[in-house]
Amino acid sequence: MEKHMAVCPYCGAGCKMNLVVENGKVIDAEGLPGITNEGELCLKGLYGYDFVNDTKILTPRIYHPMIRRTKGAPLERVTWDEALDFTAERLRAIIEESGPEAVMLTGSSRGAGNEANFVMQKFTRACLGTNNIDNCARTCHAASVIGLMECVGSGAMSVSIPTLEETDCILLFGYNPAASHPIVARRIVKAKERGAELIVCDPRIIESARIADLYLPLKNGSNLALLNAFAYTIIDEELADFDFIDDHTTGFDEWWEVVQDYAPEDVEEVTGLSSEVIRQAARCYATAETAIIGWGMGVTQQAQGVQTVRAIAALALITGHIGRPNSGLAPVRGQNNVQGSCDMGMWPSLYPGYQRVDDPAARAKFAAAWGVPQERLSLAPGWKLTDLPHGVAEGKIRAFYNFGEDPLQTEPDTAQVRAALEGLDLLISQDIFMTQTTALADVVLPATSWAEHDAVYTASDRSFQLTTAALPPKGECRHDWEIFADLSTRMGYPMKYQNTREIWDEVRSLCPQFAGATYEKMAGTGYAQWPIFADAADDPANNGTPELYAGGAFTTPDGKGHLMAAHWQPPTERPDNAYPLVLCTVREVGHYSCRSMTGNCKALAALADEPGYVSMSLADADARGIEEEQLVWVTSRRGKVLARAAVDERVNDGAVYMTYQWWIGKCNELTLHVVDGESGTPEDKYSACEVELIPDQRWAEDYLVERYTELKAQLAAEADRQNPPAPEPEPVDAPAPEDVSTEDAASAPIPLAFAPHEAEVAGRALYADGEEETLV
Ligand SMILES: Nc1nc2c(c(=O)[nH]1)N[C@H]1C(S)=C(S)[C@@H](COP(=O)(O)OP(=O)(O)OC[C@H]3O[C@@H](n4cnc5c(=O)[nH]c(N)nc54)[C@H](O)[C@@H]3O)O[C@H]1N2
Ligand SMILES: Nc1nc2c(c(=O)[nH]1)N[C@H]1C(S)=C(S)[C@@H](COP(=O)(O)OP(=O)(O)OC[C@H]3O[C@@H](n4cnc5c(=O)[nH]c(N)nc54)[C@H](O)[C@@H]3O)O[C@H]1N2
Ligand code: SF4
Ligand SMILES: [Mo]
Repeated sequence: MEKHMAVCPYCGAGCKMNLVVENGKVIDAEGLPGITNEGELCLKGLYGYDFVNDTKILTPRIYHPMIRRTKGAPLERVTWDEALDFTAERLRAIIEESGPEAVMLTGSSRGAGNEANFVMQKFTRACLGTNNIDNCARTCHAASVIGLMECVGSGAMSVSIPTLEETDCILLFGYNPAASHPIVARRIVKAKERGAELIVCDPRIIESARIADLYLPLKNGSNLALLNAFAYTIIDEELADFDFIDDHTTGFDEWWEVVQDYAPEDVEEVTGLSSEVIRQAARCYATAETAIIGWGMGVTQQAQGVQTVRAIAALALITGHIGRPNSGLAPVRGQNNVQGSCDMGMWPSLYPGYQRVDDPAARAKFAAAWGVPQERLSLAPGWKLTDLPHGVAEGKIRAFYNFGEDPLQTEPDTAQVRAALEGLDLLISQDIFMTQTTALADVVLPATSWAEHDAVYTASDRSFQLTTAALPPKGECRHDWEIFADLSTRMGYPMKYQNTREIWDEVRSLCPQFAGATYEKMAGTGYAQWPIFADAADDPANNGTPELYAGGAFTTPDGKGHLMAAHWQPPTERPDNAYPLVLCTVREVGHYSCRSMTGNCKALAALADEPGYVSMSLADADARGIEEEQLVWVTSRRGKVLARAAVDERVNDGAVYMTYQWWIGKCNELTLHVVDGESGTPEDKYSACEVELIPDQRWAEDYLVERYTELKAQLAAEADRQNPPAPEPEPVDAPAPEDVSTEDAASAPIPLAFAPHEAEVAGRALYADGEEETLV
């Protein structure tokens, strides 16, 4: 039995653990005393390692490269040489015909780590010659990155995860830590036990609302009206820190010009809240000795995301709750390495270390370091991930290199995404599993997983930590960074690295803010929190910067905090007679993003399975004759999916909630592709839908099993493609496709692959009540 140190590959809480390995398999995970987790793990940390062992519960791992020689041909197993030569040749041809801007790439904010992302962006910029590189932060905290960079200078959390425990007041706004970051939630519970005040603003009664001092169930989509009313109250009741405003901010007069229209008494209707509770919450935040605002997707996945982030920053600026110990801003980053992808310049306008692509000095520096002429590095920002559908439709994007993301599951409006992916001349997918996106690819490149490589991850609070390999690569899998370096070499820009440390040292040499983060400092349970400059490298006591902007020194170009305000606007697609309910898409504690990993872990898969739940209020369920656990259709203008009803007293009337983890109950078939104009973040939190009971429940249960079994079998077959491809069997007496009705399909014998009902009941218990367990 061996133990190997790792950092959890799920959320951005950055929990450290040991992986216990026996006979070439990971058999257990044990919490280690890391800076954020202090030995604790949530259930995904404890039981989320199983996917490494290729359980094949949901979808198999991929072990050999494959290509599709022509569009529509089957995938074919090939050697690495053949796969990479094929990819290089196809990319070269597209660039020759249409220029480098016809190629788009996306980085991975999950297991791969900072080194792999750095090498991919170097390949994108120095070899291909474009800034068309992005990552899933686009669908996530892009609005925070953009809003905060303007208002205070950096898009990251200004405070640390441990600090949350020390503050006097926590304002949670559109953020559900008990499900999303249980180890962060634990800090909030501890703060509360110490006597901190907790204010929760969320349309549904989330776990944290149960222990809140003030709970504000605002109407879905009314964020900016409420935040402006908080700001109004703070000025109106003279609770602001006017010295801080004078000394450290600009823009007060223009800001007040907007905010003065938002007396709490005037937003009661829009927010659904009494003016008194709005005033109380504003007073509570403003008068606390120290205070932190934590926010998440309830803020950013809205068409006014950036403007809402600016309003949050303004609250901290007018009260001086920033740049002081235990006070600040906490946009808690979602994925285990999404802060890292942004740090590594997986962003169409930024080089690694937040150096701008349109800054000629930065360009000169990177060109010299990478040995390319300056003209090779484009000064023009590239495409955003959410530009993909229209970029393809307009013929501007022809090739897409998908590295460790699953857009067919996670981007809004699946039908539109599918059309885009199918419309490409070249789709490359580099993953560890056969996902839905990978199954569509022309080139499939199998990578090592989290437990099979070394890497640096950046936790949500800017802490770099090392994760180390517990196992050797499986099958023909190669490290992500090796694949990019090899491809780049074949395309005429040679890159050669021996190991991740060598790559990381290059990152440190190019990014002054990361220069002190040596592998030595991150050894064991060590960490390095950026900004951490070169002088920290040899000082063991210096772990970097736990809190940004000390003394009100903002990192904006003029060193000031910028007050910026905007008027509230209603969400884009509002409920009407045909689609009378708000569809809000969120998270559940046991499953994670596209679910390729948690869905392949025995303990987690047993907690909840397809088709996932649509949670609705008692009144909305009653009005539709729907009872707990029944199968329903959820429909929107984009599509129709199966889901199981969860009648939930915590859900507000008029809105329903689905999680985006489910393949059959895929909420992104329903969501709307409308994005915030500045950040490109989709409005995943608000669209219109209807829910209907399926009259024949037996049919629906059978249909579910059939669809799920079929999808799993299809992906398993794709992962197993060999060379030469097995000939497709001739259909024998099969009915023509148009003759197959859903009724026919439903009456066919159903393989007894899983028992949906039992699993769903267990999952439901976890979703509604089990969150408390994770707050240990
Ligand atoms: N178990 C698990 N954990 C995860 C993930 C996962 O898939 N599974 N994903 C990770 C990722 S990528 C991310 S980004 C984080 C996200 O973590 P969170 O930000 O917590 O994500 P959500 O649950 O999507 O949304 C947060 C809250 O916003 C509320 N909300 C909806 N509409 C509004 C509104 O109009 N106003 C306000 N104020 N609130 C609203 C919802 O009710 C919800 O409680 O979680 C990470 N952690
Ligand atoms: N409707 C709706 N949609 C949403 C959201 C929502 O709230 N509502 N949330 C959005 C948010 S915030 C986010 S961040 C996105 C997340 O969307 P994605 O980034 O698409 O989701 P993940 O599941 O994190 O995708 C990670 C992929 O990387 C693979 N992988 C894991 N480790 C490695 C590795 O080491 N190397 C390689 N090559 N591959 C690896 C996994 O198998 C998986 O396929 O989803 C978004 N989608
Ligand atoms: S809180 Fe996040 S990082 Fe920690 S164990 Fe759970 S999923 Fe992993
Ligand atoms: Mo995210």
